[in-house]
Amino acid sequence: MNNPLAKTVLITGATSGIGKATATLFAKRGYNVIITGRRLEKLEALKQKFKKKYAVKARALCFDIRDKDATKKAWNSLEPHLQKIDILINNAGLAKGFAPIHKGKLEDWEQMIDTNIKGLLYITRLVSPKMVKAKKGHIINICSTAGHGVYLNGNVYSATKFAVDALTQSMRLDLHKHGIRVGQISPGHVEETEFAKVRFSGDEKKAAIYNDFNPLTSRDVADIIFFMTTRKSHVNIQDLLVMGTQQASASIIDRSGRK
Ligand code: NDP
Ligand code: 8X3
Repeated sequence: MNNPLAKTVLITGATSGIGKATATLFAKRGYNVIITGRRLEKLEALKQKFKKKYAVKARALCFDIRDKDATKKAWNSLEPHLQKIDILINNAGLAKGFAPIHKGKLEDWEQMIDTNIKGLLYITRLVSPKMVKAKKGHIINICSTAGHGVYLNGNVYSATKFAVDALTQSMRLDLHKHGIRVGQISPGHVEETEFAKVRFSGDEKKAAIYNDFNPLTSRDVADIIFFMTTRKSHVNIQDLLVMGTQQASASIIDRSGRK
C-alpha cells in the first residue's frame, strides 16, 4: 500500500544511467517517484516496476527538456499534491561530440547547452516556487569533474557543467533563506550509463572508454545522492567531487587494467 507520508522525488533523465539508478533506489526506499525523459517505453516500464515491486506512487513524464512549453505542459499534468516535490534531482544531460573547438558541430553545442543548462533551468523554475511556498525542499544538480576543470576536446560540455556549478551556487544563495537545500555531485567517469554511447553517437569502438580501468557505476552515484538527501535537515552537502580510485583527475587515469 502507498505510504501517505512518503516524500516525493522528481528525477529528470531517468530512462538510463545515473537517473535510472537513482530513481530505482528512491523507489526501493519507499519514496514517491516522478521520472522524466524522452523515451516513453523505458519510462512506462520503470513506472510499472516501481508501482508493482515497491508499492510507491510513480509518474512518468515524457518530454524533451529543451522544449520549455513541453516541460511546462508535462509539469501541469501532475496532480497538485504531486507537484509538492521534496527532492528535485536535475540529472538530464549529455555530452555530444569530442572535437577541438575549431572542428566542433554547432548542433552538438546547441544540444548540450539547451539540455544541460536551459533544460535544468526550465524544470527548476517550475518546481522551486512550490518549495519556497512550503519553506522546504532539496535540489541536487548533477555536475561533473568537467565542471571543475577542462580537458582536451571537452570544451562546450565543460562549459555547460561550469554553468551547472555556477547555478548550484547561485540557486543556494537565492533559496537557502527559504529553507531549501541546494547541492551538487560532481562525478568523474561513470559506467552503466549511455553517456559514452551518446557522446560518440553510437560508435561502440570510440565509446569503449571504461575497458581498462574501474570507473564509478551509476549505482555508486545513486548511493551518494541518497546519502546527500537523507541527512538531518540542518545539514546541506554543497558539492561532492567523486571519482573511481583509478581516476586521479579529469584526465589522469590509471588505465593499466581493471583492479
Ligand atoms: P545517460 O545517457 O545514461 O542518461 C542521460 C539521461 O538524460 C537519459 O535518461 C536521457 O533520457 C536524459 N536526457 C538527455 N537529453 C534529454 C532531453 N533533451 N530531454 C529529456 N531528457 C534528456 O547518461 P548519464 O547517466 O551518465 O548522465 C546523467 C547526468 O550525469 C548528465 O547530466 C551527465 O552530464 C552527468 N555525468 C555523467 C558522467 C558519466 O561519466 N557518465 C560523469 C559526470 C556527470 P532520454 O534519452 O530518454 O531523453
Ligand atoms: C562526464 C565525465 O570526464 O567525460 O561528465 O567529462 S567526463
